Amino acid sequence: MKIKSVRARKVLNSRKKPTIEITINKKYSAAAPSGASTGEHEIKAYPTQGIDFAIDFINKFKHLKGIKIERFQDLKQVEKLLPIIKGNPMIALEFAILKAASKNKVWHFLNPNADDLPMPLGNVVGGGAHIKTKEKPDMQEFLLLPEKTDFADAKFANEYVHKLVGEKLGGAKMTDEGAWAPQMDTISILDLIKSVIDKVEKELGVKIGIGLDVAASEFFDGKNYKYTNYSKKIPKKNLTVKEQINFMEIITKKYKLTYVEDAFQENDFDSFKELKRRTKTLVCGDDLTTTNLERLRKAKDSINAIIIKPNQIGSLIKTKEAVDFALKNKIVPVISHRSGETMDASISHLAVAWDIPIIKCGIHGKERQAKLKELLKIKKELK
Ligand code: 2PG
Ligand code: MG
Repeated sequence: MKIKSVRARKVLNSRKKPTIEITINKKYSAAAPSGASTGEHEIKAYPTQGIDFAIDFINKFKHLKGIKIERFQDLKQVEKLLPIIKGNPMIALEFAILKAASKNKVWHFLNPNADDLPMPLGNVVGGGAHIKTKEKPDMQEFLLLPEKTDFADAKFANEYVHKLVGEKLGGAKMTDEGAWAPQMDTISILDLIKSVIDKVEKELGVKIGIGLDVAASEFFDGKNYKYTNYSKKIPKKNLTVKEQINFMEIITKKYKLTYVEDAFQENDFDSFKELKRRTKTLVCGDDLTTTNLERLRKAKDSINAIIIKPNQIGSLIKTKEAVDFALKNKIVPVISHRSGETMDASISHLAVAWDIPIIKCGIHGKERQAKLKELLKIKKELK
């Protein structure tokens, strides 16, 4: 495929905030997502001059025309030419190029031998930086992770639990990612989810694990983890680092959590390591690692799972390097949406092509469903 035209424009994401969409050869478009709980080690989403500057720059830039993209590594030419456009424009550009090169069959272009789908990790309850109300859960996401099974069954199980939890909560608000946001403490939320899962597991015959994205940097003040909804009896509580490790160990064991993301602040490699030593759960880094190979190398002994968000590092080439390193070192890569999303489903294609076993993309809302439905479509195309 030869790049003949590149057009950038502004569109709104699920949070009604502007983001960038890029169209290649007048037909193939992709848009970038954006985070709310962004890690301090993430690359900047836009150049300092802002989104309009990036759009204008891309629209005036002539040197992409004529570039041939025959294989994934050809994206290196694009990254070399445009290092100044930063994370979001680069990812929208690279996704759009891959769509054009593959006529929208990105997974096949990247790996025609791919033969499996990831399991969906979806949030059912949430809080933290993903909702503006004052009274909200401290932890950002309470997640569902079905044990390996048919993708469509897992998708349905998550949706069913989401619906039943919503009925029990009766009228709770929703986070940016379509999870319920009740005014409840951590333990009560876990109890509620557990009771619904017990029922659904029996009814559907699908095993469902509970997961958390604590997004702990968001309520760490440099010394303590400051809870405002710690428990029913003691809503306000400050936990020291040691107490946070103990609390995470206790709830991981009590609720048999199968996945725990960012349980500690983004530079505390030691506490991640300690939780990994004490439990059998997937101890996952997100703000800790920011899809950055150097940070992943540093975190190698601290985690056994890593969130993969292409716009955290602003390069699909580097994203792939992080995934390859993780797979080689028995660290489970988890490809992920952002809280501000678009209808773009490129991460679904990357999950299949790169043998990524888990996709974190929410459950409810059209932008989240777009990724899940794309996987159902890909399922039909696999050999
Ligand atoms: C996270 C993500 C997605 P954000 O922390 O894992 O759920 O949130 O995009 O706001 O960083
Ligand atoms: Mg996270």
